[in-house]
Amino acid sequence: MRQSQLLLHTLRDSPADAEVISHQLMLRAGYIRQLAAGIYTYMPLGRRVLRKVEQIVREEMDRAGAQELLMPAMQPADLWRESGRYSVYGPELIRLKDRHEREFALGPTHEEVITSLVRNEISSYRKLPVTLYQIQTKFRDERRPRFGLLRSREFLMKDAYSFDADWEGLDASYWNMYLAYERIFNRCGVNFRAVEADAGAIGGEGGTHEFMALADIGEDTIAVCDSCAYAANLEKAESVAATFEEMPAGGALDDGTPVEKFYTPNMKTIDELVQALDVNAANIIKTMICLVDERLVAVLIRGDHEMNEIKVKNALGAENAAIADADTIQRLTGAPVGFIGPIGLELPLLVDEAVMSMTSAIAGANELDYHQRHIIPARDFTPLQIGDFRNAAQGDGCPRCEEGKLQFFRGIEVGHVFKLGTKYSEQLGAAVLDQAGKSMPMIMGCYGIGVSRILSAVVEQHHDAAGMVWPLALAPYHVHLIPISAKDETHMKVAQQLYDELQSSGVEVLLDDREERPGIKFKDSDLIGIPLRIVIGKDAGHGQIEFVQRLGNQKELIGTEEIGERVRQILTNHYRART
Ligand code: 9G3
Repeated sequence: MRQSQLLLHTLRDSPADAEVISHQLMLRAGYIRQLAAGIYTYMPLGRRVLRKVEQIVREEMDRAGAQELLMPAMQPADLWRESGRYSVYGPELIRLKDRHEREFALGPTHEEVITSLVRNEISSYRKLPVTLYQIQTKFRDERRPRFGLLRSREFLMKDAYSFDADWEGLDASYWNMYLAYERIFNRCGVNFRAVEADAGAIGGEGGTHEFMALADIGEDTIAVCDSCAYAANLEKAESVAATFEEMPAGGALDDGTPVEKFYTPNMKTIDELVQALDVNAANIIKTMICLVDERLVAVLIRGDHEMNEIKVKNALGAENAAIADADTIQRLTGAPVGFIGPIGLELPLLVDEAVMSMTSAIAGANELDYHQRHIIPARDFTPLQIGDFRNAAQGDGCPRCEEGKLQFFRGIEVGHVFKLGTKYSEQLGAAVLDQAGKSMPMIMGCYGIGVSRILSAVVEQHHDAAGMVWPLALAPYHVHLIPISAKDETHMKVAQQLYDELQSSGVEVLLDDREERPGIKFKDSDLIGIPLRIVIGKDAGHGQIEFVQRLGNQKELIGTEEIGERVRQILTNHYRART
């Protein structure tokens, strides 16, 4: 491609609302342009990268035996009523009416559509298993779209759905997709971790993994064991609490000392108590009053830990759980906020297991300005439930292997695989006759990859001060061919020769034939991040050109007739290694 013809203009500065580097660089390097909040045009360079990601996804889905189809974006509201989800989703689901006033939704996902399709196409277990996928635009009206393609309102997703006759089949389909995802992200050059995740709203019969691209701006926190393969989203991560050896405050261990109320004026928070009483936060019981599906419960957490709302919600099989606000607590319990404790509290107690091994603990006395000490949980109050209600903490022991410690990382979710079970097939009547001729709902799995989101995740992981640095497999072009001066006949002759030679052997070349100063050409080249660069300058007269590898900015002088082989060698090694 000749750059003088390419629809590309780079920007020196990025717009103020671009807060993360990938958003800034995608705009400055002319890969995307915003049409409206969270809605983007992929410009020629961006489109070429997007197509490469799609192609890798397609190859690996096909290799895994999945069959590609393309479903509509316009989905009848009645289908969502049938699945019971039309009322579950709020403004995030974009709804519209057609010319006959019939209601539709713009597809945020396709469980309803694919299940209603398969129920008409498959009726015998002999036709199972089948995995179907599409690469298609999804619509989700995010309240706050941001970070460019990372959280947009219209995005490209690969969504796949598997249908099996039994649970063993689902397990096989699930791991088949899981392995395909590992190949996809490896080929895309994404540094990722597959983590155990919370099944969330769409539930399903258990088992879900998220594929997280490691990045500091990632919204998710993942806990990864430093010595075994355990890795989990913090929403779900278990851990072995780090116990502390210090003597508990206020006297002896569990020598039978009774609970004692003591004056703690204005000491409402853990920190204030720690300061005033010179005790360890791990010696204090934190009592969190939570609203779980309209009812109040008290969750007891060790003072140095954080409560995990999702674990509380899951333990009670509730739809949602959140910490109650101060006046709700005041109104419903009359307990003085900051001095609430388990003893004498008229609420069901959910007690984190780390609390149960505390001795001589401190907690609110349910009286303004008073706490109690020498509390022994097993003796002094009766839990409704004992369980894991806290966030794993950095450095905690690994729940799977004895010696490992958990490290925390931030991640961008780029893939998600779910065992759905029969949630949709029962609801929508997608069943097969099994060997005995009995009608059985198909066992489903669903599998998503954020195809457009991968572009941003890759730029977050692969850039430097000068701009993007695309992995070869995703780069819009393999080689950026830059004659120093478009007016110099030698430069342009050598450039044309190399352009023809490289193109004819399948190398994708962008030729910067613009009449621009060299400095501009190099700045633009650094910004758009094409991995290999050939510079034709003063040495061209005696058969030498400069070969630059964008990654690490490695430069070397090479004979003009050698460069073709050198480039092909790099591409061959790269593609053989990856696929
Ligand atoms: C909606 C809206 C937003 C949504 C959903 C439905 C997320 C919704 C979960 C999934 C699960 C899997 C198949 C591919 C992989 C992910 N946001 N989810 O169901 F109506 Cl507005 O999409 N679907």
